[in-house]
Amino acid sequence: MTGKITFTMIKPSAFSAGYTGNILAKIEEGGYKIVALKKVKLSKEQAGHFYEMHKERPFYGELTDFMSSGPIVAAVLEKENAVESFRKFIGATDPAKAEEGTIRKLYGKNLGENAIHGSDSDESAEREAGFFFSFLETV
Ligand code: 3AN
Repeated sequence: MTGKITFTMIKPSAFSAGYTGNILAKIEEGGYKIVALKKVKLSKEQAGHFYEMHKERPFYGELTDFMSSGPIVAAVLEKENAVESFRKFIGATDPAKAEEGTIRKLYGKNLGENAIHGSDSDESAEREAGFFFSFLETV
C-alpha cells in the first residue's frame, strides 16, 4: 500500500544559499500540496535523534553536525504515492548522479549537502512528520 504523505526538509546549505523559495515553488509545481511547514534550527542532539537509524554509519557525525549547522525548513507534503514519487522528484542522494531538473541536481552541492531530504518509506514519513509537527499543525 502506498500513502499520500511524505516528509521533507530543505537542508542548511540550501536554506542559507537562499534557495528555499525556489525549492518550495518547484515542489508545488510538482503537484505536492504543502500540509505543514516551518523553519527550525536543530541542536546536534535533535539532529542525532532524527537520524538515529544512521547511528552506525561512518558519516553520522558529519551528518548531524551539518544538519544542526543552521536553520532548515521542514514540511509535510501530500500527493498520491507521495514517498516514492517525491524521492524520484528530488533525485539521487549524490547530486552528481541526480537526473537533470531534479532539486538535488539543481541545488545540491555534494553527497552530504544535497539540498533536500525525502522520507524513504511510509513508516519513516509518519515518524518524521510527527518529529516536527503536532496534529494541530497538519490540519
Ligand atoms: P537519502 O536521503 O537519499 O535516503 P541515505 O538514507 O543514504 O540517503 O542517507 C541519509 C542522509 O545522509 C542523506 N540525505 C545524505 O545527505 C547523508 N549522507 C549519505 N551518505 C553520506 C556520506 N557518504 N557522507 C556524508 N553524508 C552522507
